[in-house]
Amino acid sequence: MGFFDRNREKVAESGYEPSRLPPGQYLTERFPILHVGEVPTYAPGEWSLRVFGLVEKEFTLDLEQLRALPSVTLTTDIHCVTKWSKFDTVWKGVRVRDLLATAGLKPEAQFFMGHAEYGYTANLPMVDVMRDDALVVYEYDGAEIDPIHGGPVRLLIPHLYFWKSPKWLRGIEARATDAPGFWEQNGYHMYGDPFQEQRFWGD
Ligand SMILES: Nc1nc2c(c(=O)[nH]1)N[C@H]1C(S)=C(S)[C@@H](COP(=O)(O)O)O[C@H]1N2
Ligand SMILES: [Mo]
Repeated sequence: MGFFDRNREKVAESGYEPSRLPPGQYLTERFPILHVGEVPTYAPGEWSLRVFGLVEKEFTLDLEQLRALPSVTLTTDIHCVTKWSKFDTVWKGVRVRDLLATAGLKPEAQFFMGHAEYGYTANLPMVDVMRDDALVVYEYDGAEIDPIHGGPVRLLIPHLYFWKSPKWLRGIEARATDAPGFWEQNGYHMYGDPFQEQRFWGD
């Protein structure tokens, strides 16, 4: 029996619902670090998030303003396309839906783009960021998000592969049309459902 089968067996033995682990994934207790380029650092007050695109009124907010908004604490599984999954991660943040509603989302905005530091982007259908569990997060496991994991603020879209959750989020954009983000331009799937194993174009 290979590593993946043994891991899947252990997941079942641990009492987890086996279907929580998507096909082709293994469960890890660690929190792997994965990104291209450098980890940005911000002076206090330097970070900001721009809400823009097909909205009535674009706005920019800083960390203090984000933390002052109604928040959600969510426990969720995450799945990376490089095949690790982690269960029961705990995040705190603000619903993407609420930020877009504050800006006045226009009805023709059917797509979404998350913009991160250094030009990293991830595209999503608008319906996928309207979900209860689509968050702009600033806490992991009860503390500020470590810079290597995207702090001060990252996007969290837990139902899709984790590349759809940009670290060091700097902008959220409402759009009329879809366009591939960073990894999507490099062959990753436009949608990226881990339970359908939508890893690459053509999957
Ligand atoms: N800005 C930025 N966000 C990113 C990435 C990146 O390279 N740059 N990598 C993505 C990928 S592929 C994964 S698996 C997760 C990894 O998050 P972690 O390092 O906190 O585990 O971040 C995603 N968000
Ligand atoms: Mo990933």
